[in-house]
Amino acid sequence: MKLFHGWLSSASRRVRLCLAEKGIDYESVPVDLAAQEHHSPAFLAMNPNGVVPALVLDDGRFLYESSTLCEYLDETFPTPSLRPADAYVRAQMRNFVRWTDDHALPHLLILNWSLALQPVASQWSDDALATRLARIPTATRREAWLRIARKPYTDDEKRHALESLLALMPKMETSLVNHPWLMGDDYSLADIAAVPFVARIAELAPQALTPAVSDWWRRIQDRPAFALANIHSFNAALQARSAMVQ
Ligand SMILES: N[C@@H](CCC(=O)N[C@@H](CS)C(=O)NCC(=O)O)C(=O)O
Repeated sequence: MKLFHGWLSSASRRVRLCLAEKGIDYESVPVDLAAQEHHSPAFLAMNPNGVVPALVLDDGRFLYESSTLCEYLDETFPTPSLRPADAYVRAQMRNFVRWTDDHALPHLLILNWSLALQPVASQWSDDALATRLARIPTATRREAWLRIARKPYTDDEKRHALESLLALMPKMETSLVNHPWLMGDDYSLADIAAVPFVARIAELAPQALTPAVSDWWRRIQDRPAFALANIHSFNAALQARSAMVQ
């Protein structure tokens, strides 16, 4: 299989973690988001939403949406299982993952893009920007790129985004005070879904990590899959990138 992904992308980090937990071999194809490689016709043929990640299966078919990819991988490579055996708990796992998709990712986007993409996008000429925006398949992401290029998110918007992201803490704390993992005694796709967000909160507002979440975060980093998935510090990666450019 081939995974098209971004090293710093939260959705891609999830899928790399899932592949690593299962010990699945795959070809890694990093996508340069700042160069908008994910809006090329070749990428859009794999994922019409124009976002990473996308997975190319061994038979050449494509799959996208990180939560769908993780469930697909868990069904086709059943060991170790990453979905609760009980149907009710499995449904709760899916609702948690959906919550992170709907309520955590849009806020993290504001914070991450302001750091990683704004310095590049703000340099584009009006003509270049118009051409680039025209390639973006969804209105929400077209608006986000326009914001980054021309109307940067304000400090108030960033503060609100961080506060909203932190709503993840009480949600996780409630589960983790009684169990080692979000869905109980077994590590699951819910834990995988939360990792990229907690990794960023640990960098942006480490004091906001609640006690049980801090313990969970240590357990996560101790798992061999964490190192294999290359979930490096976002800040360090950006500094390394700007050192290369200068
Ligand atoms: N719901 C999608 C979200 C994917 C997503 O938003 N990917 C981001 C990186 S985390 C991306 O490709 N951003 C670039 C863009 O929107 O142009 C998933 O879980 O796969």
